[in-house]
Amino acid sequence: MKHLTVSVGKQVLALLTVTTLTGLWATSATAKELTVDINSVTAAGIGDKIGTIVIEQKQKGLSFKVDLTGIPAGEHGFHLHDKGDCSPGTKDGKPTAALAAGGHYDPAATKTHAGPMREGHKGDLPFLTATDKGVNVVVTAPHLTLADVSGRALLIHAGGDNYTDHPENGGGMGRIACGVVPKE
Ligand SMILES: [Cu+2]
Repeated sequence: MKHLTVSVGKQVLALLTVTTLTGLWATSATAKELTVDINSVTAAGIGDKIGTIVIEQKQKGLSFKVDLTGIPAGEHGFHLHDKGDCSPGTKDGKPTAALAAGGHYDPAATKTHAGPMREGHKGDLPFLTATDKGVNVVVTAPHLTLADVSGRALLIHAGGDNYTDHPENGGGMGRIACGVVPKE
């Protein structure tokens, strides 16, 4: 009987060790953050820094803590764009803000703008609402991981976002602010 008791004790100890290690791993995984500096952008180039977005890996997807000033009050489309470059480019012969960031991140080539909760562009994020003080919200994207956002650009548009392709890209129109996510 004594031998049996010791044996059970070891198993319990082993189980506790595994649980503790799993707990530690989960803690460090949820604590991982990437801070993105956000700058205003115009057709002339990259302007002043207007705030930050802190991206955190949660158990289910990513959270984006958005802290910006100098954004006009109202709704603004917010997306992960393909390339980590906020420089202007030329579209239809016109200099255009942050064109170098490319289109919405769409690794499955859905070519569909469908918002953060449906199966379209993986880079579609919840639109942001600015007050006269700016934007101070946390939004979440359940289908994204840090590997998706690493080295790409976060873009904020002049207009809102109806999460459809009509009008194009949900009605976001021009790009007014941009930041490149540091590589993890
Ligand atoms: Cu966009």
